[in-house]
Amino acid sequence: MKLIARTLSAVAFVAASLLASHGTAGSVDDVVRPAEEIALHDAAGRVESGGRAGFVPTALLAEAEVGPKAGETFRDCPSCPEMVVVPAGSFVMGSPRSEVGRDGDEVLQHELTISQPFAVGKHEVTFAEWDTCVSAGGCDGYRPDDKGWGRGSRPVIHVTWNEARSYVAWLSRKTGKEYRLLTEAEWEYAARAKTRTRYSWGDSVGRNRANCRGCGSRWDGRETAPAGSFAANGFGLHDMSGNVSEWVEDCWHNDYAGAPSDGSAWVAGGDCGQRVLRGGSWSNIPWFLRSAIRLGYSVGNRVVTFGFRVARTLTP
Ligand SMILES: [Ca+2]
Ligand SMILES: [Ca+2]
Repeated sequence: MKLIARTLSAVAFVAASLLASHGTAGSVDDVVRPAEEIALHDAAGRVESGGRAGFVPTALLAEAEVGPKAGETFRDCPSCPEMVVVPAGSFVMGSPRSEVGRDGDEVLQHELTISQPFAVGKHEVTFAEWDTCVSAGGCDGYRPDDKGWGRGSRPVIHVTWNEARSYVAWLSRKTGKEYRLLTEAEWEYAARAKTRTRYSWGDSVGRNRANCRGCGSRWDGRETAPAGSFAANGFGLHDMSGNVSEWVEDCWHNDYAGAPSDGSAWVAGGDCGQRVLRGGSWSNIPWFLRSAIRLGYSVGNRVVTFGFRVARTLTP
C-alpha cells in the first residue's frame, strides 16, 4: 500500500505543481520547504493531505520521471506481454520447518536480496503472444498444440525450455529491451510477494484461488484457464501458483547448498540438461502449488502442463 500511496502522491504532486505553475493555487509559504522534510516524507511514504496544493516537491517530481515504480504496469509494444514492476527487496527462499509437506529439495532456507526492481509478466505467456512471435518469423515457426482448449488468452503449453528462451530472445530483438526467463530466486520472490505461507494467499488452498486438481475452480484437473482468471498476488501477478508450471532459467540442483544470494540464475554446477519449473499446474494437486515447490525437467520436453512467463531487466 505504501508504494501505491507513493505513486498516487507523486501523481497528486505533479497535478499540484501544474496548478501552482499557473498561479491558481498555493502560496509562497507552500512552495518553500526544507529538502530534509521532503526526504522524510518521501521515506515514510506518506500522502500529502489537503491544504498544501501549491507545494512543489522537486525531489519527488524528479523521482517520478526516473522510471517505473513498483506495481506499475506497462507493455513495450501492443502485442507484447503486460509487465508489472516488482520492487527490490530481501526474502527467505525455501520452505520453513513449520510448513506441512515440505519437500527435501526446498528445506535449506536462505536469505536473498534482490537489489534492483525488475519487471515480471503479469500473466503466463499466452498462445496469442506466442503466435505473434511465430507470425513475425520468430519462435522457430513452431505452433504448439492447444489440445483443443483454444488459443488466445490461454497460457501457451507444449513448449520446451529452449523454446521458451527462443520467445524471450525474439521479444528482446523486437523491443530492444532485455527480456529473459525469471531466475528461480526471482520466481519465488515474485510468487511469495512478501508472504511466508504455503501459498501467497495463506496456508490453506481455499477455493477458487487458482487452477489445480483440487483448487475448486471450473478448470480443475481438466484444462488450462484463461490467463488472469484468478485474483492476483500482492505484487499484482496472476497464476504464479497453478494453471501452468513455469520454466525458469536455472539449472537443476538437488538442494540449495551453494545457491547464489543475490537472486541471479544458478547455472554453475548442477544438471543443466534439466531446468527448474515452478508453481504447479492445472493437473497437479495443491501440494504442487506451494510457493516453495521446485521441479527439474529435461530441457527438450514438450509437456501439456508446462509454460512460462517472462521477466525484463529494468535498466536505471
Ligand atoms: Ca503458473
Ligand atoms: Ca521438489
